[in-house]
Amino acid sequence: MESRYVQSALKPEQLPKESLAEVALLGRSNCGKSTFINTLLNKKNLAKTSKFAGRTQTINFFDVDSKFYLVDIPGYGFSGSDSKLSKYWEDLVEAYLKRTNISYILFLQDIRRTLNDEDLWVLNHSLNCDNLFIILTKSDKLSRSNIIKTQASYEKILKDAHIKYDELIYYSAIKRTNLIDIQKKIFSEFGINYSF
Ligand SMILES: Nc1nc2c(ncn2[C@@H]2O[C@H](COP(=O)(O)OP(=O)(O)OP(=O)(O)O)[C@@H](O)[C@H]2O)c(=O)[nH]1
Ligand SMILES: [Mg+2]
Repeated sequence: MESRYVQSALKPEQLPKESLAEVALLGRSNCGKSTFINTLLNKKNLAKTSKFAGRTQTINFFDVDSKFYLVDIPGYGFSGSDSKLSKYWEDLVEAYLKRTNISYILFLQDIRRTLNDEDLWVLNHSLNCDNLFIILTKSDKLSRSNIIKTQASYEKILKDAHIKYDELIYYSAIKRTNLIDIQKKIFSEFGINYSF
């Protein structure tokens, strides 16, 4: 399996033409999207990560075996400006989500956080996609019993908010929890051999 960086978009006009299928990573800043990409693709530093929120500033496209683009979307919610999405971010992401070639949306959320209005805005804008996966990251930070409790409370909140999703799965990049399951689901969809 081969993966490489292709291009970035800072504005809607810079998005590539809709050709390959796309798998998009969305979620709050610092929830682990760029780390997830590197772990999924078994690459050390393909997507740039940081312990500081706001590392990814542009929409970044990575080609995977010329079968699909993995798309790293900048996170939101780090400016300190009271949980309001910035107009710039909202316009860019809204334009991105109108694309018709998005096969999967992977919505990542730090398992220690609860869903806020910004998260629900993003989820509500993701409902047109055929496959919406919600991935609770950094599960290494919680005990097994807390993971199960948290997952159940997410299920309830999502149901109450009428968010229909395909999978809710917890995950750790450090412990590689559920990594193989996620790789299988995504890579087999595109006919890629996922064993590294
Ligand atoms: N404990 C733990 N830390 C993680 C995990 N995944 C990512 N991190 C850490 O979380 C921090 C943020 O990770 P990034 O991948 O840069 O987050 P991001 O979602 O891309 O952030 P933005 O680019 O700001 O949107 C880094 O310090 C990572 O090492 C995980 O599974 N467990
Ligand atoms: Mg990032």
